[in-house]
Amino acid sequence: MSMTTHGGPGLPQERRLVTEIPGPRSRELFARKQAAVPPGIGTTLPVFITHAGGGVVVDADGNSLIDFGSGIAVTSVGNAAPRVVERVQRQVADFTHTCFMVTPYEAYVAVCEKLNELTPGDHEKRTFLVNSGAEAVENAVKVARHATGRQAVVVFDHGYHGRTLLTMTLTAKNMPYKHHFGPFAPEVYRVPLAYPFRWPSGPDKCAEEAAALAIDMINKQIGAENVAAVVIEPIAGEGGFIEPAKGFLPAILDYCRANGILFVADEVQTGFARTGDLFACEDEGIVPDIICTAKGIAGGLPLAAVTGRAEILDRVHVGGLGGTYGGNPLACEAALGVFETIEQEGLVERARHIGDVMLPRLRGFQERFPAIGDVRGRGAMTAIELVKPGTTEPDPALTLEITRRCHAEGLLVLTAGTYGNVLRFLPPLVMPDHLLEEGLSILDKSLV
Ligand code: PLZ
Repeated sequence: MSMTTHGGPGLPQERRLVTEIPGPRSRELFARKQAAVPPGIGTTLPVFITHAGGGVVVDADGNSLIDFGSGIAVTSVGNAAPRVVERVQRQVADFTHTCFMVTPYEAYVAVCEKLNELTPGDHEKRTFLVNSGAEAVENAVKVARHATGRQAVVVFDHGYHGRTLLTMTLTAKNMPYKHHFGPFAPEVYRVPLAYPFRWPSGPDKCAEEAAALAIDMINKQIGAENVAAVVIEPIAGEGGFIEPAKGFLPAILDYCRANGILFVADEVQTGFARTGDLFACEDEGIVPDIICTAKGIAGGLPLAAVTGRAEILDRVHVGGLGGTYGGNPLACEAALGVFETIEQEGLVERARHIGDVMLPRLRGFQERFPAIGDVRGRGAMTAIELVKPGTTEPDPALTLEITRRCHAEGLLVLTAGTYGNVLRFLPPLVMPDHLLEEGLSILDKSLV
């Protein structure tokens, strides 16, 4: 068992395997999980966690694993980050809930002020808070429909936006997200994404051709004047860490501006320093009309936000937005702790550093291992796409096999991709360099 009684950065920053993975205690707990929880709730790696912090997660058998997942891009500031813990502990003893719509409290307002200031663009903004990424995206669509008086929503191939009826409809991939869960919400239309690795005429013309195709489809099949919003991830996350070819996002933004369509950036996975910018939109100078954030915003407490132009968000009638728990005081205090941590620990720069370490190593692997068709990403959001050598034919079986080998060696990695053939890497931004290197070495050895 762990020598420490708390998680956080004080946990020994080491990989330590004391049993096979999963060990006996985790296997016991997993049997209970199978008896109590439906299989619809899947499991990436059946080790049960007792402590986590810095770059490791520690399991019930005392194994310490290197964390290349951050709970799907959530614990960017680290698990049990000290400023988060301190603020939440203070808050939980003061009051746990009032419902912000009933009697407000300062932390909610402070989070909104900070988001209005930090998100791209210096126009006047408003923010409101909800509980999950899906809820943020769903609310962005509500607001966009209200503000424009239009109904259609345009989304992209490989997009992921959540699991509620509307956001599942916005999501591209059938299995496992949509299969047998229809009928879906109306007025959702899907257009091509500039996916350089898979663009038929090659990566060079990808941005221009994909934008032209997408715009033509909108004009011909929907009619620009019927479109309330375009909803897009600046880097497609679950779809496989697809960075749209440079020029694609600006072209779509220009088209939106010219046609009164609101540009909604889903930065649920890319936000809060992850990509080496505070927001991924900054890379090409994209200023969205509405931006949705979640995950990394609150160090693991459930919080999400919708931030947008004041004139858009102010349209909605009094009482038209909300929810019982949105902007819960504990989650708001956690977010304030996250903002401080990002600033004071220089985590934007730290994410760039992680990318500077990882991307050259991954490209080196690609030279030796022909099944790596593509290496991509920015900052601490990187991935490799696995294919049958010399082709673009996806190899999900190999992807699973490499994942399995990494897990057995104590490196937690996640998969992604429309074809299930992408290994993605999302280390906490506070991961020490020696663990980053060790994780990459394990990955290297798993590529055989
Ligand atoms: N938008 C871009 O990445 C969540 C999904 C995990 P919630 N991605 C992880 C799973 O399999 O359910 C996500 C995202 C983007 C929206 C969401 C949805 O965020 O907080 O999971 O609702």
